[in-house]
Amino acid sequence: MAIVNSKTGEVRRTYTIPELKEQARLLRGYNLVCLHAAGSGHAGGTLSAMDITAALYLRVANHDPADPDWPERDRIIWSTGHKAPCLYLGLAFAGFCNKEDVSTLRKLYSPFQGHPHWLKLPGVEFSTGSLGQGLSLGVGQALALKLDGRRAKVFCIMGDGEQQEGSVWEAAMEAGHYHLDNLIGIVDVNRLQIDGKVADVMDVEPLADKYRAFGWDVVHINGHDMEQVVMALEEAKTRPQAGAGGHTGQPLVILADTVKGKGVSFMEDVAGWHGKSPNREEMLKGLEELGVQGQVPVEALLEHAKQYQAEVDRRLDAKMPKFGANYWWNAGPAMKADMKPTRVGFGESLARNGGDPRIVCLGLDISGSITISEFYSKHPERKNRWLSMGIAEQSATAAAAGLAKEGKLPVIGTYATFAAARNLDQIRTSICYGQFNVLIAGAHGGVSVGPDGATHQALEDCFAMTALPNMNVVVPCDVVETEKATTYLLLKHVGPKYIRFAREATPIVTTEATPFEFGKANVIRFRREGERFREAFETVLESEYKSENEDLSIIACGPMVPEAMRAAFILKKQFGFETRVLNLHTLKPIDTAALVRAARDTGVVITAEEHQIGALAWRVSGVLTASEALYGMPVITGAIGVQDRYGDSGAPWELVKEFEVSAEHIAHKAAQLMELKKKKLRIPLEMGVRKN
Ligand SMILES: Cc1ncc(C[n+]2csc(CCOP(=O)(O)OP(=O)(O)O)c2C)c(N)n1
Repeated sequence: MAIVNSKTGEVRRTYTIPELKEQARLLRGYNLVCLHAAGSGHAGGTLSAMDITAALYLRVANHDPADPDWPERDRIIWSTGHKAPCLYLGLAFAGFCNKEDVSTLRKLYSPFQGHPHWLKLPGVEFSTGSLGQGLSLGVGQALALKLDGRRAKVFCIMGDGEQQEGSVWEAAMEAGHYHLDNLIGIVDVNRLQIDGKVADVMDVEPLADKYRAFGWDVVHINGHDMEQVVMALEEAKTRPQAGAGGHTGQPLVILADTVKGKGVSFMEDVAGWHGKSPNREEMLKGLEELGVQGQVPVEALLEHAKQYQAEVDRRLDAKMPKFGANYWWNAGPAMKADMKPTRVGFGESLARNGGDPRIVCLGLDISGSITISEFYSKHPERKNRWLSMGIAEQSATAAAAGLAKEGKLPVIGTYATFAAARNLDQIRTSICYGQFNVLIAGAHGGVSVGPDGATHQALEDCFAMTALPNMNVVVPCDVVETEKATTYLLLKHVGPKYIRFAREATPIVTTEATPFEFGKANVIRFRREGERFREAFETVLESEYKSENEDLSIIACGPMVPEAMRAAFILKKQFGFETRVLNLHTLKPIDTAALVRAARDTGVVITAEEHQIGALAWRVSGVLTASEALYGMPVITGAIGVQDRYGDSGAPWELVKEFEVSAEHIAHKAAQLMELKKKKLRIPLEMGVRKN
């Protein structure tokens, strides 16, 4: 069976082996075009899994495009969510959705998110992207199918690097324990992950012995030999299975030998193609090598993507607050700003200070992108202090505490959501409770991570980190401040510490001379339009600042500080308002005095964070609420940040607009609050300000 009419049982379409081979080539071709149109994505792993995709979606799995939720369907889980294009194209080729639409991959509002979201696209079984969770999802589904007496199977596709996640083995144990003979794991063994060879990053072999030890059957195949792929999957499907409620069989894992980047010579077996999309030339070369030019409607797909993007642009523009002029970054000379990602400052500090023999850096297979690899990249002699831990955030976090106990200075980093959420209990119990000196780097924080989408956009990490007793949290505003903050935390501060930085290039708004004192806010004031944006501002340590009785305060951290500065610029130009911008780079311990003074001096306080509203806003409110110095004084407050929703795929600056965390949104909110201040609270507020 394959693609069926679930109402009649009639087979809608099935494919012979030669036809499947042909479809796999086409799937690869569409994949290249869609990745090119997206401008980002994962070429390597999608190409390695495409033969399995063709066999599963077009021949082996029972499913009905007209009824994606058909209860008797076989379930297909993409535990490696970054291979989403395989899933989307598999569905499209099976008739669940339009092939052309997949060209909107990774674009804002698209159902074809950077990582799959089951609530956006019928046929997608689960939302995945955080590695190591798919097999557990499969265990749950397989158990439920058994309880309900259904004969459907659950297929779960995983990566070999992904096998480093401990949760995979918890699920493997559960499946063995419950004799889940309706669960079929498929491991795409392409031997590469992000940082290089799986064997070097953290060896997972012998995989077969490991699965067998947990009570699984194991089959080895060549994952590019269509006969073998189909035979293994069909045998898996037709294996005798215990009846409803019966628990006699064994789960099965298919270990599929594959080549990352399969089908495109210059991508094959090259780790660098893991998280990369082809440019036009590479795409065309790839299509030629696959022999599918003329069969894949390249220009129509690209045009479709372009049209879609034009509509996104219109929608976004319509929702942006408007002012008398365009104040966007680099819109004119006064808004000229140099841009560099904050993450670069982290790497620069590690490169500079890594000579200290106590420092050890723990890699979690995303080292280049988050810049932690700068620790050793130009210093091979430090390689013995570079500890590659694989994709295993939880164990590595506790291991960092172990290293700290022995007097080392461990630094551990990955995407903020995996650095501060996946391993939260390890941070809480093993690091914070014991007060261990571990520096945790939450990289790629905020929505501006971009097209990877919600699963990779840390928007809650600072809640968790600021809530933990003994933890210290710094969110620097630009690349220069990130370097200073990293150096301070690394060498001066003893105890649990979390630094959060971002992926996208953001404006450089500080210099070497700008003060940075851990735990102390800076005041940034707009003075006069300059040659460049940064020159329009003066920055001083808040404790040394004398109030100018400004109209309002904006309190920001991280790359929201440049946005707050731009808002101050807009507010002065458009309304004549004077704004006190507070750079609250240290979220914990919080600079209580600076916050109270800002509230007392200005009476209007707006917080700005690239995070779910609250990590900054509620901490600031907490300080203001508890401050005796403010009793009886009205303070008008507003909060800018993500409004209790998950992220989305899209270009970084599009997401800044969509999630309403731009300077324009801050300025718009400020103007509204200033109306309130003027209309309702002028007298008491002015009295309050003068009294103090
Ligand atoms: C929990 C978690 N940690 C880290 C990542 C970032 N990440 C995405 S893909 C990847 C490598 C995956 O390697 P592998 O499983 O071998 O997949 P393949 O090489 O086949 O693409 C990593 C570390 C993630 N998505 N989830």
